[in-house]
Amino acid sequence: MMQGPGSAVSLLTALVGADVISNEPQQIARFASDHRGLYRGQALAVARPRKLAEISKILGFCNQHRLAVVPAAGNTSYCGGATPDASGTQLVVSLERMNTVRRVLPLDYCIEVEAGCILQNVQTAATAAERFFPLAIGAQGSCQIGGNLATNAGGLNVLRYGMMRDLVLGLEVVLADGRVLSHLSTLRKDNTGYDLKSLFLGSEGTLGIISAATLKLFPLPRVRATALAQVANPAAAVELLALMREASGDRVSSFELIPGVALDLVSKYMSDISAPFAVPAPWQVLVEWSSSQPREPLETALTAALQAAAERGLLQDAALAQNETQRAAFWRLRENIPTAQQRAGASLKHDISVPISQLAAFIERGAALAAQLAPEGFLVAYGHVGDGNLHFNVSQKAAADRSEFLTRAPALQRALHDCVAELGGSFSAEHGIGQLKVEELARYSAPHELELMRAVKQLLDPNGIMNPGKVLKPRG
Ligand code: 2HG
Ligand code: ZN
Repeated sequence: MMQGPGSAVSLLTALVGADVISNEPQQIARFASDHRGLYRGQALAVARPRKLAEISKILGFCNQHRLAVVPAAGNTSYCGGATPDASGTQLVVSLERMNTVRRVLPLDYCIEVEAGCILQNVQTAATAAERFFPLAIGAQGSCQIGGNLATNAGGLNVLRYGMMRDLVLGLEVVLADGRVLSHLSTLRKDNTGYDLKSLFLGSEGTLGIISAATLKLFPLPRVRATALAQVANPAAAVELLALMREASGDRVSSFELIPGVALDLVSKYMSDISAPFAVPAPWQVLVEWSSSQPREPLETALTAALQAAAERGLLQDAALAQNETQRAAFWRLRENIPTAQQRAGASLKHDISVPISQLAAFIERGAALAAQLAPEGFLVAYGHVGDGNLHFNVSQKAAADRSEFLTRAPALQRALHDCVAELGGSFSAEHGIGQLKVEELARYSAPHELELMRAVKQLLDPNGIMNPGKVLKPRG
């Protein structure tokens, strides 16, 4: 019989060992807040299992004793999905010690990895086998595959290769009651009933803990052509994308929209980075083509496509990266926008997507809403145009009062998300729901969709121990 939280820690320790369970303050502090500092919680203890059987025992115990579990990964999420609540009664489970690349199968074009692997290490293991793992996000040096899977991460190469969900062949998952769903398939074709693994992708730890996965690999890109182009406006960027997909034989792997204001922020707050243009245009795109065929003349073809686009009035100027150093410098401009924005002060973030054909309309309507509803801020809208996904962020003006600016968040979010919904888009494109968007999910989902989600949750986690308060709003 469990007497209280203290005895839960002792019993768990007896079950899996003092090496796995810790309630030391430094260990708990690592998981107590999200990286943006939006959420702060307090865990009962942290479990850091080394093997599948330990996760299984821990969840079996928690389920039996109704102890809430918060699965944690690299803590790079934007929605507070991995932060415990303030009660001090929840157990954080981190898979950081389960970080083995189990096998690379070049002929099957797949890789089997444990959930605690750092994304960059998975990319490196694939490259060592002359294969390519395409998920690429700013946090790849510290985020973990388990978090990428649980949030269905997106990033910079989605246009060509898809989101994390599209890159998964098989999963190993520990269910809320400790049973293991072991389906580390390497198959491309397997029509044997419901696709159970898909339920866990994007479920943000609310249905079980993903412990390992088999992921798709691709031919290694051996040649790349990268350009930063000043486009006439967002509508021209969308047209340029269509033109480039055609002209390149669908070899466009990234297509990112970057406003001049973002380049200004990066130059201002990161002294070692500068843009190739003397004066940034209101809008640029960073475009990259890639091919596994080393002799493919991508640079020539990209230059021709840029010229054709200029003749059609879609762009004013373009800089082609002349070597790997320049290419890396272009990417640093893009990848450092979130850091520069953070250094500039508070920001209101909206990770939205709309059909690509509606992007320009959304930017126009959204910009007007931002100016009207958050006058203490300025728009920094950038991101993955190739996926119809914008980070429609608003940064605090230098002279503005931070707390006054932050009071604008709810009204602005409502207006922008309503606009997104009208245009057939999503209020959460690639950052998930976590605790930040629980209300939004309840508001914008059809009632029967929500009922189905609740039914799935009830089936897989009848005692409600898995990451409570995340994704689905508690009933009541
Ligand atoms: C990116 O694309 C990330 O850089 C972060 O998804 C977006 O800070 C953001 O809003
Ligand atoms: Zn992004």
